Amino acid sequence: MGLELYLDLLSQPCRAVYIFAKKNGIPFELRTVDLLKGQHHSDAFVRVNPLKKVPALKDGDFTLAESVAILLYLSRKYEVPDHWYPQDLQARARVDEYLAWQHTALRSSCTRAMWQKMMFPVFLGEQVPPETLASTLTELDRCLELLEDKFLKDKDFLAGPHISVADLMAITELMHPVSAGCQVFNSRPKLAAWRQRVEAAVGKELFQEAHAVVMKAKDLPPADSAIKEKLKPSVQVLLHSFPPDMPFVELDTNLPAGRVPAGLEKRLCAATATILSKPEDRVNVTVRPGLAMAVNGSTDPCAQLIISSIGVVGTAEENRGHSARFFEFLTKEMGLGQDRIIIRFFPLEPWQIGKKGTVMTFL
Ligand SMILES: N[C@@H](CCC(=O)N[C@@H](CS)C(=O)NCC(=O)O)C(=O)O
Repeated sequence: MGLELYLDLLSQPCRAVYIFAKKNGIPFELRTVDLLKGQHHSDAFVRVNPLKKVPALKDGDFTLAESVAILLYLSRKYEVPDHWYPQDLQARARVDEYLAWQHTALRSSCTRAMWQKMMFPVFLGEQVPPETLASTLTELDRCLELLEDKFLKDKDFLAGPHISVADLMAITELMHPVSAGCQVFNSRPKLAAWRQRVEAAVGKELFQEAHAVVMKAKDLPPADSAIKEKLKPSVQVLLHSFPPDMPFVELDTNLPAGRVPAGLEKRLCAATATILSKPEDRVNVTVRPGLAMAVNGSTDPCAQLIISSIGVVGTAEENRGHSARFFEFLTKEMGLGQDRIIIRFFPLEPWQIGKKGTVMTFL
């Protein structure tokens, strides 16, 4: 028996593997594993992939799970054109960098967005709390921003001038929320242009063929109770929102209260929401004027901004971007030079924030 690919095109990584194999003329037998019928739990499939997930590959006696491993196995075995997974050390590292990132970031928010917006209400008949969906969509937005600013930048494709497996993994993810009616590309011209390039490189026909199942998912008939029971354990986890973020912003200054512009706390609240991409009604601001302070050894007018938040403030790269925007806001609002302002970022854990008589961990 030659190469067999176990796929369900409803699944993002399966679509990436399917497009890759088809586009590169790799001969394979398609073994459809219908996830919504729970076929990934069948004994026959579990022998191929004990993890009970698609995609999976069988090549003679050799079986393999995990989309990235499958894509790389195929690219090596069939010696596909170099651009898919370049030999060049650094070009390859760029592809690897994206593949490593997307598993913990884009993948999770795209899957949640699609299930919470469409599959739970339409297919499982279960309503999703609006604040859960809102938090998921905010997280998706944050990932899209990173995808655009950190990975795509001004390049034609995510890892360089040519399409690679990184682009396939990314576009198949993004089509998940698109199938649920999320406006992923509308206000993002760079990403929209990239999507067109990826579609053209793959071929419109193949792209549409690979996405036909997911684009029709909104018309699925409601699941019967047996299916609901079967799917419950694995999809229930998609109902949880990301740890709810509550940024805390504290502005200390030695300016007297009378020299602090009126309404600053509200404008700082709005600016924080924009800069950190968080809903404004989660942002907490305290302004403390008239303090005894020295910054850089001087008691001249100065300010210190302390920002703490779950998840958002943490990496140097992210904080650099946040810092630039907070500095711009504060220099304008307070009439202080940049050397008179200090910003301090503190990451917070959910157990460090008390709310509604408990801590965020349990909300
Ligand atoms: N890390 C795996 C993830 C595979 C995965 O989560 N597949 C989903 C479909 S997108 C699945 O089979 N889910 C079934 C389940 O969890 O019960 C990969 O990239 O291949």
